[in-house]
Amino acid sequence: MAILPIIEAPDQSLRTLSQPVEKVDDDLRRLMDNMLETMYTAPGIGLAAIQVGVPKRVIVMDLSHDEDGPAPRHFINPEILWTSEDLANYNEGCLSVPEHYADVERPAQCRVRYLDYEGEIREEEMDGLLATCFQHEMDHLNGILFIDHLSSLKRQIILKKLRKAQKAEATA
Ligand code: GNR
Ligand code: NI
Repeated sequence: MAILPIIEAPDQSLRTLSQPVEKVDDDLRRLMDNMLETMYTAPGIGLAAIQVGVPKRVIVMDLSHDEDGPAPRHFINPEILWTSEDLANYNEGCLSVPEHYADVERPAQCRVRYLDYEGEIREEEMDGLLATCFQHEMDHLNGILFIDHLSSLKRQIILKKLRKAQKAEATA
């Protein structure tokens, strides 16, 4: 397995529209294994392939608590079939927007369809953090970041701080 570099905003590659996977094969499973290792190391609770520079519609996630052991989840070619009218607020972060957090309002529940690690089609109803994280990751596949849900002013402030931090890093 391998830890992959995570792309950070404002890198424009994060704006890519990721493309559907044609075949769930060992190469794709290797990518998902590496994404999970990268996510666990970061650490984060979800990761979209585009965050490691791969423009495929692939998401990995693990929302387990440490005590229960790992519970890796894989979502290939995910679709949102339905979202609830009731909304939920969550203080979101993103590995591609390091050290910035903001409340984002999204549908509280959703029904989704995807292919799993074996390439089997699955449908599932989600709520709570799972629904929030899934929608955050779905956004990545469409080139959208959580900061796009904030006011333009808040977004610009965060992007400016990210650029400044990256400049400091480059000269350190
Ligand atoms: O690690 C992450 N935490 C998180 C918290 C609230 C809502 C969404 C997330 S996803 C994020 C990892 C990430 O950037 N995934 O794309
Ligand atoms: Ni993210």
